[in-house]
Amino acid sequence: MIELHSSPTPNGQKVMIMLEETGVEWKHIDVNIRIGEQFKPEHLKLNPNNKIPAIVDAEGPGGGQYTMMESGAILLYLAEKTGKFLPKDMRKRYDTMQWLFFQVAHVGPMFGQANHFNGQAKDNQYARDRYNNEVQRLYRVLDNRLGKYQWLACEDEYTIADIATYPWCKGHKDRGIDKAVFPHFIRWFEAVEARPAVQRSNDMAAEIRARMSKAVEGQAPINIYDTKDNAERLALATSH
Ligand SMILES: N[C@@H](CCC(=O)N[C@@H](CS)C(=O)NCC(=O)O)C(=O)O
Repeated sequence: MIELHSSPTPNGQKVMIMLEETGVEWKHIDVNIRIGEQFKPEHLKLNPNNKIPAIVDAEGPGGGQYTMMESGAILLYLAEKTGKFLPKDMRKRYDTMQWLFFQVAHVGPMFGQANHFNGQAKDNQYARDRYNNEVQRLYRVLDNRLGKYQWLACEDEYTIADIATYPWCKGHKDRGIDKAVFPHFIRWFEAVEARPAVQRSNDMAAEIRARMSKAVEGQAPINIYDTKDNAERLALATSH
């Protein structure tokens, strides 16, 4: 049994999709980042960086329990554990690594910053332009790649690079990314979205989101972007 301690954000969802795709036995443990549960001491034991996701595998390497943070590393671990979605052929394997790391190093952080400044700092035009331009450039990189290959890393294999990148790209309509200008990206996005495991994970994400919204009712939601709270968070994060 694998526990996924998470919220249904893009980094959480990529692990959900992988768990569904591989068919391992797993369950979701809600860590509601809207009310700061990522700062609880029990979560810090699983993810020393106070973020979601984290997994706990009851049957880890060597037989004992194994705990992990970092969604990209978690996908690699699950791929190795199950023998799925990470090609055996060395060239394809490293193509997959390249595009997985491209997601972790570029798509995630840049899309995340764009979302942040668009939502939280509407008057900061410099920052919004910087990250929105970078997001457009990254969609162009994806479209170019997908014009040459059916899947992101490999021509003939759906891999953890596709699984990692899809949830981050979901807001494409709001970002003006359409079929006329990014046809290869749209073809790929629709192919990933049509997979039964991806659909199941999207349904689960909606359920978890509804459950978490209910849990927030009556509680003061914390704003993780509120810099005034930072001293308290720093103290929590370093107290164990
Ligand atoms: N590099 C990390 C990023 C994790 C991350 O930033 N998680 C976000 C949600 S997608 C989070 O926990 N945010 C809450 C916070 O920053 O307090 C990974 O890929 O696992």
